[in-house]
Amino acid sequence: MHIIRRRGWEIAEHEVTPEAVVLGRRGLGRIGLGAALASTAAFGTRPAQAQILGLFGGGGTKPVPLAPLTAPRNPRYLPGRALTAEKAATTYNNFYEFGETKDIWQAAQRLKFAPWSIAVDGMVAKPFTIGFEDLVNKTKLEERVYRHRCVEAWAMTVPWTGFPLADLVRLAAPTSAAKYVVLHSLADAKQEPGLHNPMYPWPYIEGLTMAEAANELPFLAIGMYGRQVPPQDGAPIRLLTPWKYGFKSAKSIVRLTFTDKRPQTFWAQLVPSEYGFWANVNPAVPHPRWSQARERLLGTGEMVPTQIWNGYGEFVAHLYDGLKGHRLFA
Ligand SMILES: Nc1nc2c(c(=O)[nH]1)N[C@H]1C(S)=C(S)[C@@H](COP(=O)(O)O)O[C@H]1N2
Ligand SMILES: [Mo]
Repeated sequence: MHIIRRRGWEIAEHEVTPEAVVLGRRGLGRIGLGAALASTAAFGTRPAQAQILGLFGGGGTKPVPLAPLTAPRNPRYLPGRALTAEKAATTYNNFYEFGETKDIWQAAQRLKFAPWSIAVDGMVAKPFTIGFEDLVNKTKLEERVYRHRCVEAWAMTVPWTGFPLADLVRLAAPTSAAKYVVLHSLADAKQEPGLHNPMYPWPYIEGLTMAEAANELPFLAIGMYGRQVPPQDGAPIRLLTPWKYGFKSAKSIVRLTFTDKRPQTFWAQLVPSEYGFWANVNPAVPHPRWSQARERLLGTGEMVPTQIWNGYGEFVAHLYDGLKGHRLFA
């Protein structure tokens, strides 16, 4: 449990309930042992970038050793806030595939994230599957420091290493009929105990419009704090959409599907009245059960005002010019 120091003006942790609370709490069943130990295939002949990437694959029960992974920081995206302490950011997670609480980081160590590949299908010139390292080697890695705002009113500021989602979209070559890109997270009940809970509409999927996906902000992260993304944060590759509530940022992505139909995303399917497709951050639009005016910073517990578009309006607000009247902020 994450314990916070409370001051009079802070909202209490119990006033903000986890995304799943309306479902009631259920046992997830015992976590089975016996996952294979880290895959240690020989990685002899790859270029330097990929060698760094393949070293550790997870799949065990001990904390996964994380290979260093650094890239030049892009100065275009300055957070205007101190970085969240790494320990705070990596031990307080939402990853329902591993359980409904915030302290799933140990359970997530069984995620086997190498080898890994991503399937690209739907409305594309030619469907294909690409290995994680081949994909990364087609991109130019950079570091971006992004603010992340969970719909539950906690926030963090993290240096991520990765590349724009737009690069992968270009590689996918969607047809002009495509209107949305759908991102699918790994759904493997052998590794992910949460999948035994049939109340959830597995797999975890999220989606963006093609205009959103082509924007410069959506970022596919493979590193965090100068190392591989750890399992609990969505190894080996996860999305970040920093102007949207955190649930849009799908973890451990295995598939991209291009479609002309708006996807029924995981949380929107579960609790449509609370979590919609757009989910853009707006302090003036409360969640049905709590205010979104302020947010609690992981690590320090400090409460700070929430910003419209989470402070990224200059990059994305124009995307919504023609969508007045839509439920853009929930
Ligand atoms: N596959 C998957 N992706 C997910 C989630 C999840 O439960 N499963 N939780 C989302 C939510 S609600 C948030 S706030 C962020 C949390 O990311 P973090 O644990 O790295 O802070 O991941 C998002 N991506
Ligand atoms: Mo979240």
